[in-house]
Amino acid sequence: MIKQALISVSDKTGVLDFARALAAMGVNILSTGGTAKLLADNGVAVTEVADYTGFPEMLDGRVKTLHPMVHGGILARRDFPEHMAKLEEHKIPTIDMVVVNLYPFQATVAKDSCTLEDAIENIDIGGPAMLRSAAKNHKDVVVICDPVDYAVVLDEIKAGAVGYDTRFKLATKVYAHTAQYDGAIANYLTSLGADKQHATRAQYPQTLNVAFEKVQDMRYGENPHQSAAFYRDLQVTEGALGNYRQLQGKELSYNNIADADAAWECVKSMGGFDQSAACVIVKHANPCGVALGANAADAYSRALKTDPTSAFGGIIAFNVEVDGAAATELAKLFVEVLIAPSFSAEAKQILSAKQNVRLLEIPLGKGVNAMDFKRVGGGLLVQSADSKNVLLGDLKVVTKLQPTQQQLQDLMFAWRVAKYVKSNAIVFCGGNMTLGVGAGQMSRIDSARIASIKAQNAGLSLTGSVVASDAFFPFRDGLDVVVDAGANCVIQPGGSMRDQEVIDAADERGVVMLYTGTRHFRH
Ligand code: 93A
Repeated sequence: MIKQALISVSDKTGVLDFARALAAMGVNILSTGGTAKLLADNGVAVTEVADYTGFPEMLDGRVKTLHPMVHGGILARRDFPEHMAKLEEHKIPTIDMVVVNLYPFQATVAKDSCTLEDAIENIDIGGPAMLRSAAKNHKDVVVICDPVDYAVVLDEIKAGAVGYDTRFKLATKVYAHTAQYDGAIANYLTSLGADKQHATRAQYPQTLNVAFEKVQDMRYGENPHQSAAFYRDLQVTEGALGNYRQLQGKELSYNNIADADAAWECVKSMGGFDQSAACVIVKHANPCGVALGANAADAYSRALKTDPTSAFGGIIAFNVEVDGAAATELAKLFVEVLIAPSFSAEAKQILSAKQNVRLLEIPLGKGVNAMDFKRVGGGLLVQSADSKNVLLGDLKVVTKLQPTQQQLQDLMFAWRVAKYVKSNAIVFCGGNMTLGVGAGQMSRIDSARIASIKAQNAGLSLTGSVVASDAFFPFRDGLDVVVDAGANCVIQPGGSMRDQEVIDAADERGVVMLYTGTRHFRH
């Protein structure tokens, strides 16, 4: 039975309605300065913690709730008579619910203008103390650190009482939250340079505290003898795989998630072309077919043409809604995972006949991971995500021949795809679709050969195609292979010691070549 709740929140989202509902159920509400004012101004009966404890908020608010009247009321074990007698002796009523969210430390230090002083003033002390007290005593106290949980708690109170499972979950969430909060403080402080005011190079802290939340355990990892789980970044990235909603199908596997990420990141990058629908088919972490189209079905049928053999059992992503027409085509292929911003009712109906197919809905969003991790033996490599997108204006024509408008379009498309193909990457394209993809070879010339063999196998002509190379050609031989295969337009970063040799070769062969000035290794 909740008789008394303490509400002290920086993020005031939803708190007024929540407090109003509690008050309507006869709950006595205690609150701190700003929160109390918001509630009182809106007609919710509230007692200020300062009036309750008999001590004013002091030291510019640094001491507001750090008082035995507060912590005794939260921490006393209701089933220990000695504890309850102590409360009685000191006239301390119990506090049965704690609703706290913390000073916005992360948002504060994310601002360029943030000084060390600003950061320090935004380190919350009283808030985490109350959250940790209440979470420790979750057997008797309900603790809420996230506004998304207001609704569930209200529903349970209305249904009788907040169940133990919910109280336990909320308490667990608190410790994850305060650990992440303290981690962010440690990361920030250890990223400061000698002047203690500015973050050092790239803002990578001396010790790295990161927090991820488990989404699911998996049956196994990359191979059946490995164990695995999937975690979501708690600094949730808008529109990223961590935000997926599974509509149907078997449990996702480790490889499904790795491939789904490659497909989703690639398809998300396909904006700004004259055809707006894009489809990416991934197999073993590499795109084996990518195409633009008038609609989802059109993009899919073209993407499939690049390599229908590899597409079997693939992971397919779209940047537009999957409608009935696309679903009808997709249902003909054995597919592991389908990803899209949405699926129409008709598409869901059609795909429900293929219960094993995993359908993932992810809202489109531009967010990129703040840090990219790669585990190495006994260590961790950290870098910023490869979020660079080469634009038309960045391209430099280095040959005597100039590209046509159509070639420029195709080059941009080929370059976007190459960014998501494992190095060494060679990607032939034409008419807004991939024609041959060579991935993951130790020599660029082998990737070029494989890409042209794959085009041949699929019955696609490379004559007049464009080709992208994710890094420079170290010698002219790679260029000769792609031109021999039929390409007459090449996009690559440039930057080799033998650039001139390769440019001369392009001129000699009568093809167009452009430099991006950016390379996209992907391993
Ligand atoms: O300055 S504190 O570390 N000292 C405290 O005693 C204290 N009590 C609550 N910060 C404290 N809080 C925090 O105040 C809460 O965690 C919450 O974020 C904020 C709410 O303040 P107000 O109600 O005045 O807007």
